[in-house]
Amino acid sequence: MDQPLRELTPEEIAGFDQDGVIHARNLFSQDWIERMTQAVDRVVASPTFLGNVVSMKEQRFSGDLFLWKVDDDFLAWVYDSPAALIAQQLLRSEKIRHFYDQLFVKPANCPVPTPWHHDVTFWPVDVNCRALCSIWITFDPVDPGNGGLEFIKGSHRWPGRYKAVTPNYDPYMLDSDFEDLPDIDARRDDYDLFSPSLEAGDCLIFNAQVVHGGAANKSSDKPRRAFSSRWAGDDVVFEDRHATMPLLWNHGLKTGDPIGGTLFPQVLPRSIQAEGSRRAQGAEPPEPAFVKRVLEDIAARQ
Ligand SMILES: O=C(O)CCC(=O)C(=O)O
Repeated sequence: MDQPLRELTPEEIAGFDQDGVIHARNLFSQDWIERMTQAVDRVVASPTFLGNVVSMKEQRFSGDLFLWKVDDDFLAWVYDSPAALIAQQLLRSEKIRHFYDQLFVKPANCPVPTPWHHDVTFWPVDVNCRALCSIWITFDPVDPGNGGLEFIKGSHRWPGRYKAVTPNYDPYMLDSDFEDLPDIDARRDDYDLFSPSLEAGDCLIFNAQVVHGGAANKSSDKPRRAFSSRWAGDDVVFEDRHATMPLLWNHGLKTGDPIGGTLFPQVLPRSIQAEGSRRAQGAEPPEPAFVKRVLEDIAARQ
């Protein structure tokens, strides 16, 4: 596994705890940035099944999930890049598991905003688990005009848990028992908002409860390609709730189990052979029966 170009500073770690989000530069080498830029472009050109479900082709928004199961560069990001070490330092957890990866690509003139949300209610985990972080890395310079992300500092300490909202306002996700987020844009002055401009290769690293969203890409010539890798530390527990992201691979977990197994493999302090052996043999497409169920769900909603 490659080391990060530098360790996170004590100030960055304190900022993550205090604000729920940090902007971190110079963690990944130029080789990793170039390799993953090409990987992102390749996936956008050839999305997976889930990518086709979540993307909005007419509006030029590309999303995708669980790329590491089928794409070898995303697999390498899990096991060989410094990302797991960064998560380990930030979460102060000896064991680190890869939760999943998620692509968010907004080319120039992409009118799709990312609605305000926090991630944890989108996920099949206990919504109060703390040891989860996302490393969102951009492959283009970002500013508020081309789809920059915006965070509410300190919102990870709010007691509420809110409905998951995806860029395509998937009605399945909205059908949850959680409350709606307050109307943040109606009272922007009430919040401590954080929306840094970024260089290609910069990261925003944030926890699962912090409230965030992103603008549409209103520029005519500046793409915004990014993906999040999500990492789990010690206290993360599976919870089988409706209206969470579909899991298309057998995982064998039931409510109350610690996150783990072949879908959420341990990476640090070392990988576990039994968890990684199937994927090591080659791309692992989703289970046909689960794909069929997603297609039936979509048909039922139309
Ligand atoms: O890139 C975006 O537009 C949204 C990213 C996001 O919400 C996330 O990674 O949780």
